[in-house]
Amino acid sequence: MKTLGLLLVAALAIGGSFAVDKNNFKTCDQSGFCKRLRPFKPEKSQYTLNLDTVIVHGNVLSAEVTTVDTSTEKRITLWHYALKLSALKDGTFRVELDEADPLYPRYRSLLALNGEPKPDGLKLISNENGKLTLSNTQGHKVIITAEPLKFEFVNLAGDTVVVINDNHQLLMEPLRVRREKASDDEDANMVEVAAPVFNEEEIESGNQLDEGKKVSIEDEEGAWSENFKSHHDSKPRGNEAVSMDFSFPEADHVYGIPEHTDKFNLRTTTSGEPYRLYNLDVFEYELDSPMAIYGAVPVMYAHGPKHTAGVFWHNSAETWVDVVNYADSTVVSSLVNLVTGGQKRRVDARFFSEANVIDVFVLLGDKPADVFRQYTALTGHAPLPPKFSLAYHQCRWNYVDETDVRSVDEGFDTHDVPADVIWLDIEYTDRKKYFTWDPLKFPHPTEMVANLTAKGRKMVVIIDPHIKREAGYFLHEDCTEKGYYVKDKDGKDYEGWCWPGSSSYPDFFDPAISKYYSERYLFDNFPGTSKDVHLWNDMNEPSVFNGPEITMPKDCRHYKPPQDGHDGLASFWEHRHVHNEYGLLNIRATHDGLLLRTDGKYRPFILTRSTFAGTQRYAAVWTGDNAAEWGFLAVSVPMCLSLASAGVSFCGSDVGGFFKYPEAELMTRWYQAGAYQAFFRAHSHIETKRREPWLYDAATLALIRDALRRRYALLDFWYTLFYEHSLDGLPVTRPLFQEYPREEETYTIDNEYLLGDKLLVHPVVEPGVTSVKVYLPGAETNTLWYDVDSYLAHKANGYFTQEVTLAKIPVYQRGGSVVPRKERVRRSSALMADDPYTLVVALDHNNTAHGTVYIDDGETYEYQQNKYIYARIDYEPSGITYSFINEHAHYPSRSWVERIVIAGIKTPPKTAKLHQGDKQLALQMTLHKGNDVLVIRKPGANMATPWRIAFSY
Ligand code: NBV
Repeated sequence: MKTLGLLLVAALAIGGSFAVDKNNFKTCDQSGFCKRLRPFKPEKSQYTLNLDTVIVHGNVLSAEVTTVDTSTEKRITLWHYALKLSALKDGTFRVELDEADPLYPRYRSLLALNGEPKPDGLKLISNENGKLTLSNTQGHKVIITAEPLKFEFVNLAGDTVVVINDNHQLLMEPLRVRREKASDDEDANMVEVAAPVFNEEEIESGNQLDEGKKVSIEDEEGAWSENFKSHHDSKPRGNEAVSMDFSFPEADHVYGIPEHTDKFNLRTTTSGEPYRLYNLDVFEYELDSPMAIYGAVPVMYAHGPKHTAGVFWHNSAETWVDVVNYADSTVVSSLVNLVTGGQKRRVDARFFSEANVIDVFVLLGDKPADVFRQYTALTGHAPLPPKFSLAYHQCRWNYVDETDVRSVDEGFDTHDVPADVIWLDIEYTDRKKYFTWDPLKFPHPTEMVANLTAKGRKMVVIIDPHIKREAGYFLHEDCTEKGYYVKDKDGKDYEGWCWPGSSSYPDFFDPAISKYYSERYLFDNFPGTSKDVHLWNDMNEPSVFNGPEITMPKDCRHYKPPQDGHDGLASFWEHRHVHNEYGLLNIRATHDGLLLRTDGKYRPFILTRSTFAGTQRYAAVWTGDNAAEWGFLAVSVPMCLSLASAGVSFCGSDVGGFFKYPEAELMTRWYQAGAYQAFFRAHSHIETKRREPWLYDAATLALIRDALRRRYALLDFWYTLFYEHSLDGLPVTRPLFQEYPREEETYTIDNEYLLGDKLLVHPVVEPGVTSVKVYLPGAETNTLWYDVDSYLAHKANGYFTQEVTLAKIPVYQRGGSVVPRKERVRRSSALMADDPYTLVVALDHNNTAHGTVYIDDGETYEYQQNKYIYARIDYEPSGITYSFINEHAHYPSRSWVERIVIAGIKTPPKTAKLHQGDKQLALQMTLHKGNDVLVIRKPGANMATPWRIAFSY
């Protein structure tokens, strides 16, 4: 099986046909709960809030919710639930629903949240006519209708922006005891306390779930076990799914729920599959698809010209999401009329998960930046990355030995191409045993790494989570002995098949194994590594070649802390509960380990493939195994935009494409696009032709070099953006509508984006084109966009045609911004640390511009002790001021300003004088007529202290 698989991989890598094998992955119909829940749409929800149980205390409303059988006069209560509504800081509410007295506790994600969310005040304003009205301290309101239960969230403008359960699809399948079919006596195999019951009409229309009424558990198809292909899922807890619907009035589109290969704005799913969130290693994943791939971040945003709102479905189990956009022609008009009264501006979404509690955060915006911020306030901001990690990375499966690494490293120098990092894929290990080196091919890792670091370069090595089950391998022996592996359904160490052959998987849910794993990264435990060797955690969905859907069986068992009872099913979590979070715990352990190995001195860099809410706190993400095809280049933009909106700004795709070989034009365009994406790494499959930049013809090499130099010139700009991101949690790479929320044309643009609020990037992602249609937003505010190559200003006026040659990368700087650059590009970013800056000032129609710059040592945490510079650069017609935003922070930067380029200047000053400390200096200026560009030559101002350049006219 393994040989055949590898042959297929090889055939594909060298150019065979490329298509996902859909048989390996479930459709909704093949996923028990999706099939069961998707048609569930009762006319009236059976969930009712019992008004006399309501308590408002602190920031929390708690109340009992019951499901009530309304099909008869008698109104029988079927099930009891505990509802909690909490008001949180900054326009966010949390709704939690659990069974009042569950048979076993339901799982709550461990690590997605960055600590306890911060509470806001909550006040009950009124309780009348079966409705409660509550308000937080800012004045956002929640109106709760008791029967059927419904929540309406109202923003500060008084608009209802999110409604929960308007479509009556709230559902929590109660946990039940399994009854064995004992005899012919009918009652012996009946459930005593039944689950929600549906009324006669719904039963007739097929809208009931098969668990309704008193049904025999054994008769329920799939209730206590499920099969997929040859895989059996024992489902020891039975059905335990949850579902909730959300309506977004006045929304034009919804976005988010990465990772998918679809457009950024999500489509109506009624005539196809729902979007799926289940972390999977999907070989040859397809484009334009709602299929699940490696990552699952269950956050969704809804946006229209009036407002933006969002929901974060805090659940790590398999999840499907249906979307209905009433403006889509596919949504039948009768439905539009019925639900919205003919109003087409509304999007409905429904999340349903296989298990766990219902826990949802409602983000009330009301602008796109607000919802993005509200989401990262919950799940964390990405910390400031080490500076090198924003530079260029050179990877391949595999650089085969130390000589190969040396020659690739030298290749960059010989061909004058900057690079910061060389990567090693799985073949560097001793036969896929992680934390070891192949003794023949990598006998001197310390020297190899030292050779790189001498030039300021770094190394990244891969560590996958699967552990080779080989006698004598310390990791396997320790994990076996200490009981650190994930267990199978019978409690034995789970054995799967992965690169090393028979493998087991550390159970990172056990703090003891996480600690043990972190310690493997200590320099003594992983000889050959140093502070300059960083980490790549791949295959952490986790990928299991012989598992169901190429992952771990859902009935595998994970560690559960003993606190809530420790017998039987209460003593472990099933993989089903935690699946999407497994990779997050893996990278947390790696992150802890990299901190530990330098006593918290140096910032780690980690790349992960599996992604969940919160991933951004530990790692960068790449879009996995793409192919050298134009479509994969194009999709890298919406995929990274979607991830960035979900907290993960540090995103990129394999430059050049992983499978297949990119011809020169595709390779050039990919480098050009990658140069403006946050994570910039070329990578390729082991069976493909080598493709280091100098292996292309001279003209292509020159174009690639140019793209790389553009990246290096902007490295300080990127670094400043990431610093600001660590403070505000806003996306670094932004959809246009984040900055121009009222410009409706921008809502569906996902082939261009903004870097911060300053640069607009429209990568060329099609072959043979001589022009592209670029959209320039901001007409309403008379925005100007300066072509960064010519400094020519374009008025924002929607679409315009940009001519392109193979050398052109359409990038525009917003009038009103200042961008710091370093134009003396060297072999690596570290060697550029003290280099001088060029400040590019692009004027707005008021002749002003503002920017920021962040400077520190690029690698330690000393910036947390105020060893940094965070400065503003303000251009006014009277002069330019460089001032510190945090006056207590200082860094002895040796950099200075070698040039200031002022674009769009209408009335140039006659004189310019630098004032810095006691120093005063008259400056030379050159006017480039025709394009209104004034260059101040060699101002010589030092970046370590504030300065001002005063103009006279
Ligand atoms: O470790 C080998 C590859 C790696 O190069 C790639 O980037 C990962 O996405 N890995 C997957 C395993 C198998 C690929 C077919």
